[in-house]
Amino acid sequence: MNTAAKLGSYVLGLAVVFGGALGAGKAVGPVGAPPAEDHSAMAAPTASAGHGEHVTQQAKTDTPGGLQVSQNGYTLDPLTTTIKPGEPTDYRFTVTGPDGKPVTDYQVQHDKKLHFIVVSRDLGSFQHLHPTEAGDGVWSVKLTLPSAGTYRAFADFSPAGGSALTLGTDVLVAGDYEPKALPQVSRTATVDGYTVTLDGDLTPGQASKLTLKVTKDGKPINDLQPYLGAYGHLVALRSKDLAYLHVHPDGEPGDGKTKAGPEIVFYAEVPSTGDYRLFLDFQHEGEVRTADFTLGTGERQPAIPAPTPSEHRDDHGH
Ligand SMILES: [Cu+2]
Repeated sequence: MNTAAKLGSYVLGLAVVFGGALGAGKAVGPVGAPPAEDHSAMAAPTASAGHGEHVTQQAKTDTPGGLQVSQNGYTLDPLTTTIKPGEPTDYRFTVTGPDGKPVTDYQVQHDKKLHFIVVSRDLGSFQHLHPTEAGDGVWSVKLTLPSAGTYRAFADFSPAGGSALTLGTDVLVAGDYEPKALPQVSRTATVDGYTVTLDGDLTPGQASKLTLKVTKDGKPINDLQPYLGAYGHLVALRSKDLAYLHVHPDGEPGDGKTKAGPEIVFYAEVPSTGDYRLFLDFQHEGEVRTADFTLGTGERQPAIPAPTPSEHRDDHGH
């Protein structure tokens, strides 16, 4: 699929999701047939100038992915309840459809039927996994969560005949838990000797161009390998509520114009002001690595000053 078609289906997917959410708000029931008002949600971005009603509908239904365990008639249903810190676990779940049965038929997106992202609630740890089908609509993935705490798991998929969805559920790991502060705003990440720099700004409500450049020992990497049908895969999560924003690369391997690095270009649209965590998966010399960033909206400087330790008062003491 070319980029235009991909973008087109992505936009369409969003529109259908919004349309579905609109329908779900009116009546609880099967969401098999698209609600009649689908067209208004789809038209809203361009028709907003003239028609106040459309603006209201758009605002009401513009919910980012990953915040709900059930959306548009589809529900993420974990079958595994206990996870111990540091212990590999066969984590299983189903996605039930509008008919109440586990979904078994999916569309492939980025080389996979389902993408499974697990992050700690404090956004310190990130995993991008690909569960396997264990039969009867059950998904199975070997999951190791490093330490005690609360995690958020996202299932990113597109059911056959439906639109793309990201459902989210919490995963709890028992034990003593020390939440960490959000990593400081930074446009440079290092992983396994690679340095990735980020250029571009996040502007709420607008497709924002982000350019990520991969170097190693000061030399640009020109031979990135395709991973999931692209030279990079970027997941953006909003701090505080972990709204999930799937970001798409500009161009793909083999399209005749996209280079295998050192720069990977993405378009991201964030829904609001705030801080976001960005996780870039890229593959080089046979290994996938993740570079992570914290980026605020609107800031133009490489970094905002970090609070000094003296500013951190213990307001909660008694
Ligand atoms: Cu994936």
